[in-house]
Amino acid sequence: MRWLDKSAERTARNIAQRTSRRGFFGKFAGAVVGAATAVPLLPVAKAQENSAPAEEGDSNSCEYWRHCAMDGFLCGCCGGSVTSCPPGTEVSPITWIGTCTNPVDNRNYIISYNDCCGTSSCGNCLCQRNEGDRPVYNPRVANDINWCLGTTSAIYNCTLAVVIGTALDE
Ligand code: ABN
Repeated sequence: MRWLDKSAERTARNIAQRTSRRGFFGKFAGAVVGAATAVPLLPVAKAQENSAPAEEGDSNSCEYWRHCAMDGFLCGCCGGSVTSCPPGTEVSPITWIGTCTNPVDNRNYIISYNDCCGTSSCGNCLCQRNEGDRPVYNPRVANDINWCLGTTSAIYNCTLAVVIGTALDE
């Protein structure tokens, strides 16, 4: 068995001469950092952040809670939905922002009223609730404005109502 001991010792010495602790820890640390960036952190917190609020009601009705500050044609009645533009139209990146109370949880949410642009006015489900609207001579706080700005076409078609976050309590 002495030959086996000798052979094992030789092999161990060979490996020790060809490798270093620093090299090993360098590779180990690289693997740990790589894994941390590949695996998303805090999946539970992210899931909550991205989750939509619980809600009820007909999103094609002007009475729907998200439409409290709406001025326009509801995209859900025009071939799109409350959050997506009808085919052939493009969403405006510049929007009118409102704050509406969701009756299900009684919390205030920030709603972005993005206009969809590119084909002529839809004409269905006109909704003008205008909560918080001010005269157009103050365009920063007015919703009676064609927000088809920064889009290929300035022709207004309909308006979305997208929840973009919760409003801070007063
Ligand atoms: N933002 C809706 C809209 C579009 C055109 C004219 C008035 C209001």
